[in-house]
Amino acid sequence: MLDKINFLTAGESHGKALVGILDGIPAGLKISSDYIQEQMARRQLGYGRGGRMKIENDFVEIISGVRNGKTIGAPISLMIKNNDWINWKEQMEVEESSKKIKKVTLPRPGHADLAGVIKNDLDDTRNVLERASARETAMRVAISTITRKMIEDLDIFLSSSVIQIGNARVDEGIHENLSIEEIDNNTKNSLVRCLSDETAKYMINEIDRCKSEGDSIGGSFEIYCDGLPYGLGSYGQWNKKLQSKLSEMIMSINGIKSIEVGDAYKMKEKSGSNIHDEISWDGNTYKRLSNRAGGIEGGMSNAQRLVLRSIMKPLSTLTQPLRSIDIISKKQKDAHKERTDTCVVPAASVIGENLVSLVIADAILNKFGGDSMQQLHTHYKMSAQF
Ligand code: EPS
Repeated sequence: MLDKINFLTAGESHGKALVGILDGIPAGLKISSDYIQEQMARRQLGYGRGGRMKIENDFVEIISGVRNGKTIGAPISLMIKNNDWINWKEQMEVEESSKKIKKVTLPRPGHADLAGVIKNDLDDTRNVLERASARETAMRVAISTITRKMIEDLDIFLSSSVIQIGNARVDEGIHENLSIEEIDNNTKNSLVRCLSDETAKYMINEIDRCKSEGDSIGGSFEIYCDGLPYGLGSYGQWNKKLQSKLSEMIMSINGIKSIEVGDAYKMKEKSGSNIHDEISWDGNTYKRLSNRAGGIEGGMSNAQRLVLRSIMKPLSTLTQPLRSIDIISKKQKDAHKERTDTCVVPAASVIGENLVSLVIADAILNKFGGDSMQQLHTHYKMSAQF
């Protein structure tokens, strides 16, 4: 749960459009269509995508809350039309229709299909999969471009990189000596958003292999955020901790199965003296001799780089499907298959990175406050410590 910012999305994958509402953004934030589209385009890229992204342009129309290039302190509403809807009009008809629509009755293992139809008393998994689809993340990225711009105006910058696809994995700590700008530039030039060209080749091989076998493949990515001040989040209450809010946000991305803060997985085997980040003083400010905590201590940002790591499962739509049961006849058959992507880990890294900006923006508004960007800047200048 965010404290100061609210947002909601709606829309089916092959419905008419995705819509979103974002509330709680200060007035006076400069935002342009070009800026939003740049982030939208990043989400659409990545080796391993299927045919859908060639159809969609993910153009975000701002319906309200922005005037003459600036937010006005009102709810911001956005819309992304689904270009593919034209091919699905009959299937997705809103009004009751006399046309016979083919039901999807073979739930895919790993997908929301089975639990969704049982939960809602449905006899067509299309009623579940349309909303469970990761298409919804297009609107969440659109919404979070606005919070991303808000924190960038405070010199807080985000990036991400793919660290593993299948068995292809980069060396640990690959980002450590790179600035956010360098990470951004290097990943921009990689088909899989990987910081190592060598590993990227193996990643692409892994994707090609799975595609040729009618299979899918997952992986892992890291999100980085520089420029955070001390004290975002809180040690005072369970639901105010920064990692609680970040975990909720990241784990809500379709297909994401884990979140790790800093070197969390190593913490199970290392002793305290080998894992905590020693503190020094450079005459002006505190410095850390390492950043294994990944930028969070005691539920708060500690002015170091935020490092989050996530695992994404392989997509559950397979062109060589696994076994399933027909929900009507109860006969064993192959699971439903339709157009899908082979790998979306690069897209997930972009989604994750942008969604983190919602949590950071919310924590900033919580700590520093301001109904306008001018007020926020004044408060931030006066009390943010690095
Ligand atoms: C998705 C299936 C594919 C993906 C889609 C998510 O869509 P389609 O069935 O239309 O080819 O491309 O992702 C997006 C549309 C998107 O914008 O990311 C699924 O089943 O979740």
